[in-house]
Amino acid sequence: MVISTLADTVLRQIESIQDTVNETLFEPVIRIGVTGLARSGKTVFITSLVANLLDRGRMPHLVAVAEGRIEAAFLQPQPDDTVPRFDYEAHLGDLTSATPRWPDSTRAVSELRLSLRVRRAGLLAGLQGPRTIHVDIIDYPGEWLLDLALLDKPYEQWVAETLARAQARQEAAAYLAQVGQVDGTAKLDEPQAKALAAGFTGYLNAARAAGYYDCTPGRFLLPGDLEGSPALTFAPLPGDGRGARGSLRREMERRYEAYKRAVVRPFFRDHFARIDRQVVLVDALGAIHKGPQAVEDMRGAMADILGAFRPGQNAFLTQLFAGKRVEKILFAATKADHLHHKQHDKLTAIMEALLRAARDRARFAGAQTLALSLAALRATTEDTVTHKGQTLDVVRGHLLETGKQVAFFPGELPQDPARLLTPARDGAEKWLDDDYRVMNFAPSVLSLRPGDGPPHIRLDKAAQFLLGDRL
Ligand SMILES: Nc1nc2c(ncn2[C@@H]2O[C@H](COP(=O)(O)OP(=O)(O)OP(=O)(O)O)[C@@H](O)[C@H]2O)c(=O)[nH]1
Ligand SMILES: [Mg+2]
Repeated sequence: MVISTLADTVLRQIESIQDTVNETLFEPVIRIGVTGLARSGKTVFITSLVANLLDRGRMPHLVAVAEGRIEAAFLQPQPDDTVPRFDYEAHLGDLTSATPRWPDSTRAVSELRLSLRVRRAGLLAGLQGPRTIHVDIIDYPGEWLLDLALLDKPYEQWVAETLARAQARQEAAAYLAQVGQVDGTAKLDEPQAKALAAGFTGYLNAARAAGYYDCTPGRFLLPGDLEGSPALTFAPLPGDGRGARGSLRREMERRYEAYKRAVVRPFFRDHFARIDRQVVLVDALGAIHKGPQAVEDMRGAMADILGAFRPGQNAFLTQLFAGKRVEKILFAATKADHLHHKQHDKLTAIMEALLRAARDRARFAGAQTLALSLAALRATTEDTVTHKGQTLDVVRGHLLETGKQVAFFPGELPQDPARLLTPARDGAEKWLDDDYRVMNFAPSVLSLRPGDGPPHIRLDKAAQFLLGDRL
């Protein structure tokens, strides 16, 4: 373990020297990570950001665009041969077809390189030619960051903690019964190992569906191409000490260690540690709609996820970063087009309060942060209607299920985020004051003018924060 940590570190240092040489001698590269919990809006965000950087008519708040300094933008083969390419064309095709639809759920890491040819600003502008700046965008599930905690945990400790949590959850009843029948000291039997892993995965999936977030190992829920491999065929088995050689329990321990070595470490080494700037997407409206428990649950999950951005929290990570750090973190509440813009500040405040503890730590770590509410793809228009003698600020859009056009009022968010977060923390069953609704809107049929990207809310401000200083 020590040796592989060392090897990781050396590799990382060589890479970062190469990165620096490339950047100073040649063309600068900015690596932007985009993460968030499942369905938070990562794929739509990246697709629309790229489309709006290629066609920049709707990006007035990106200063280099406003100054007319971006001469060209183009997609390039992405530099990492072993990472799947982010399927930009297919996702954009879905969103902009004659019958637009939201892209499918994505389950693994992917990457895209966009290059910008930019004229310099200021005095040097006339003296030097334009520069090319590469923007590598990496899409990865936020759930994977939760696995960081496993690295410092021996199998025995992981088993104890996992089973203790499971005891309190009815979703685990079947797995606990199953594991109760098993003798861990018996010789390894592969079908039995498989059945246990399946039972454990079933529990994790049920717990996740019930709204629990600490459902690690993360890859059990999102196996991608590792499905069925030994590194994912293990489960927590009770017992004392290490099992005898060849026993079921000893083999489970071995595979748990293999998972950390072959799955968790490479992700942090090859992807996470190389990110310069990070976008964290949060579907706060979705959680508010689901109720106080979901909000509290999301708060816990986000705090754990953002723990990965805190240097010193994990020895492996500290070595890997070797002094380098994420420079900027953008926290974005997504799908803001469900709300009239008069409520956007309140949504931002709620998301900020939700991330308070975690955000303070990231700031402490020296990263610059920004919080805003955005819609990567605006599916609604705003309107004001009178309802029972009251004027309401609504949004209009087409329902995903029926295609019917509706005017929608999601409820009035409180001015003070504590009105939501306190009952959530205190374990309230439902909201006292109000009921919050969300609707699933279909993406609008677009008829774009030449030079315009898809409609959005504040995507240009997000881009200015993420890239503006380097253009
Ligand atoms: N109205 C609206 N809905 C959005 C927007 N962005 C995302 N959505 C909705 O949120 C869903 C999830 O968006 P994705 O971009 O696929 O989210 P993801 O984080 O990539 O999801 P996974 O790949 O499953 O983890 C979409 O299918 C849409 O229904 C937006 O800007 N406006
Ligand atoms: Mg996705």
